[in-house]
Amino acid sequence: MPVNGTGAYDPQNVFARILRGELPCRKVYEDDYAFAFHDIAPKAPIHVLVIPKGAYVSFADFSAKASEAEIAGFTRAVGRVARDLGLEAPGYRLVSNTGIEGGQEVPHFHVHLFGGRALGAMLP
Ligand code: D5M
Repeated sequence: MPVNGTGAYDPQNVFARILRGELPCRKVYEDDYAFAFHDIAPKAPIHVLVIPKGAYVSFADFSAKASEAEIAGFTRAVGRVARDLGLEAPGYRLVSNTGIEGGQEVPHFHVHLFGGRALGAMLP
């Protein structure tokens, strides 16, 4: 069920619970700004979610409210996860669904990192 990308942050959302260690995940990476784990329903051979540690509902929320340090730290972490997974040379795809029409389902900002096969042309 898609969620509003500009609403109030719900601290009980599933990714907030993963961040707090209340729910299990297959962790890939963690630093001061970001946390990464395998998607529970992978759409590619490698499908990892990278999330900021801060409480941001969506990309809209993150891009408007996060500090420069959070934005830089998060962006660098996404690149590092892709590199650590061996995806830099073959290439990969980043997607962030935002809000109702963007098809966002979990109301904690996240970037999908897809790789491990030729992904083809971008589709909406
Ligand atoms: O995508 C939300 C993504 O989150 C979707 O690909 C499934 C994934 N998901 C949902 N619950 C979990 C848990 N518990 N672990 C790992 N991955 C999960 P969206 O961009 O919001 O549509």
